[in-house]
Amino acid sequence: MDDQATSLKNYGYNVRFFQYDDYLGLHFTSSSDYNDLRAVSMYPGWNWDDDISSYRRW
Ligand SMILES: [Ca+2]
Repeated sequence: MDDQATSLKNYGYNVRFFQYDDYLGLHFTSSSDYNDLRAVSMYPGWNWDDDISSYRRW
């Protein structure tokens, strides 16, 4: 996904998303759709917008 995703569609699948290539870095797992990843955060001052680099069905 190369750090360009702002929204996600998971089509009902449970998917784990990773901050870096090769399933590394911070991750979160969800089967929900997201219209705006700027609202998805793991600590203050940072969010998932344009930061997902790899993902796999979980
Ligand atoms: Ca990234």
